[in-house]
Amino acid sequence: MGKYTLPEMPYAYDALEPYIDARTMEIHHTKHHQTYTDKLNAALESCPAEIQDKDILDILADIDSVPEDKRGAINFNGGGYDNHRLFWNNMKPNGGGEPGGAVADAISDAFGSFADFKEKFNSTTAVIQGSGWGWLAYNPESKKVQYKSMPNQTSLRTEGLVPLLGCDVWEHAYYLKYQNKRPDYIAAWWNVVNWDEVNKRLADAS
Ligand code: MN3
Repeated sequence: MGKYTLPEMPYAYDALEPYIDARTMEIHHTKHHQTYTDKLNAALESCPAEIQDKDILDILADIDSVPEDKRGAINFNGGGYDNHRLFWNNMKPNGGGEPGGAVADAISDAFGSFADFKEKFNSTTAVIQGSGWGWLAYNPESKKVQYKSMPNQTSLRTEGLVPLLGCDVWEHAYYLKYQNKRPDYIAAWWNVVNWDEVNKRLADAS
């Protein structure tokens, strides 16, 4: 039994239909997220005790403290474990629309308007080369939100940023339904965004 276990889904696999199909959600959770979790546990087991005893969020925030021969595995699988844990919860059935509350104000402040933010998010996330994520992040230094794309599974936490809302654009997140049409997947994904969760994360971070 490893330190981390696969988190339960907050809704059924078919709950995000028709925007994200049930088969994709099931494979994404039971195969991909499970594998990141298992490989994170395996990599941690060969780390020194002082690393094993830290929470994964603290490890990612100080990734250089991980022994060099384990750093790549912890960065990739620890990021994958945390990113997907966030991802399931930043979606919900009957989501979407525009945010309210502090997130709405923070987005307007940083991007000008929600439409400008969405345009920036869509255009930049669509062209991430290979596999990665598009994120709305909170920057504790500027105390503002910002857009940031990240390669592979590298966590925003490795750059001192707090993830608020992420879109997984690995092909495994959309290929069964959307094939090579990543922009169509991103456009559909906005319909399941859970803005209440984004507001909660911003409140926790700021
Ligand atoms: Mn994924």
